[in-house]
Amino acid sequence: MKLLMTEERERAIAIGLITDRTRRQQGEEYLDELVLLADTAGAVVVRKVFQERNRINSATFIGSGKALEVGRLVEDEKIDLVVFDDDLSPVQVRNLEKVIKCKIIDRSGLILDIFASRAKTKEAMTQVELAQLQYLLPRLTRQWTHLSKQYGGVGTKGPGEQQIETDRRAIRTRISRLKEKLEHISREREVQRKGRKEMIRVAMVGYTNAGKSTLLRLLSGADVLVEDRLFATLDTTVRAVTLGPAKTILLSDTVGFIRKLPPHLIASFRSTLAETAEADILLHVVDVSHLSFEEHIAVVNDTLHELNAQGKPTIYVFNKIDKLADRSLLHGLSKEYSPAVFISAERGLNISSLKQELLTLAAHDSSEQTISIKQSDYGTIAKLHEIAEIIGKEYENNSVIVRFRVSQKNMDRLKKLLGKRFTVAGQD
Ligand SMILES: Nc1nc2c(ncn2[C@@H]2O[C@H](COP(=O)(O)OP(=O)(O)OP(=O)(O)O)[C@@H](O)[C@H]2O)c(=O)[nH]1
Ligand SMILES: [Mg+2]
Repeated sequence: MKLLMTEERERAIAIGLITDRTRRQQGEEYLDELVLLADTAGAVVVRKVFQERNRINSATFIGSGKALEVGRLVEDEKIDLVVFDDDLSPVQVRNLEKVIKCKIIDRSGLILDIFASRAKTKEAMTQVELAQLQYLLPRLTRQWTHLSKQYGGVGTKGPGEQQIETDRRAIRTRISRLKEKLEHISREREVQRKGRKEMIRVAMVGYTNAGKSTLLRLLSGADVLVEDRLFATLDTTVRAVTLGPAKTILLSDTVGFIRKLPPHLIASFRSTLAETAEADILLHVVDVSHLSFEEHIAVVNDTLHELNAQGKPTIYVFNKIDKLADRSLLHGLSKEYSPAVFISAERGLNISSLKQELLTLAAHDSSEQTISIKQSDYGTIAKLHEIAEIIGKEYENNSVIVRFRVSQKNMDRLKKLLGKRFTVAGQD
């Protein structure tokens, strides 16, 4: 990990909440993750503050006493930035800004910042900008002077109501433009995906830093970016992987997930995540050496739900076993998560068992079918060419008997399409 010198980095305070529901230890783990996020964004956390509260304070989130205390810390310790682990309402930010005289940012803001600095492709940059503007819009208030500077507006007092209205309009126009642009990109992507319909598509998913890109690199030999930092990958890469003779699948690697990923971000990354949503099989990659790996699994499963990608045949890939001092816990995991494999993508350990599991699932997922269609039914014949791999055709009277290989998903689509006309001529 490339660290900047401490003097060049912004000095930050990280604030976490401990409520009845979140135990102290869990609160500390959450805050450790926030420290890592702050580090990724280029700040160094010099102080961690916990607020024990059972109810969140609607005016200041942490309560006015605590806010004053943080305000004093900021002055005494020359702090540039206060980061909250939870999302703040625009009102809370405004109230906090009265007593804490430095930049205040919440978890979503921080994640958006990291995504913005990481985005390299046109698609990722458009998606991040859209999410950022949607996050910004309700937060545009008198206190907020950034846009007014950028747009050459009022200087010291913050923008007037009129200026804010102009800014809001500008943002809304930009949001519509970005949405149109994304619509266009997503149509291009759809055409690309259609061209790959006949191969089995496997998508890797997982918490950020679990080792997805390392695994893609190992399996496909592709030169993809691997880094020990959060959100190294922000795009989707698809590569062909050969599992055995005449058995090639398409494997995709995509953006990692994290606890409390801002909803705007998930929504605007839909075109990047479409490969995941449409995959036939998922590889859920888990960093099993991480203390909170089970919570990570739950977060990833929840995010899959939001993407409508839950319930697909899934292999749990427990990665980084080389980092485990004690591997006895793996036995229990293989009972709880099935099918599961235990690998090290970095050291290349147990990769053959992963390939074997994939072959098994892939064989389950597709089957060879034969159906008889009227020769005049061009629509169905065309559809069949589109969603299945045609193996052979025989003509008989007015009918054509087609043998094809099809995934379970496309077979279901076909059955729906044909309805009563669906007659299986034979099947193996
Ligand atoms: N010890 C060990 N380290 C690993 C293993 N696999 C990956 N890593 C390291 O974990 C870090 C993250 O790996 P990546 O492959 O970039 O993780 P990712 O899941 O693609 O992460 P994002 O793109 O940020 O979501 C890198 O420093 C890798 O070298 C492993 O099996 N063992
Ligand atoms: Mg990656």
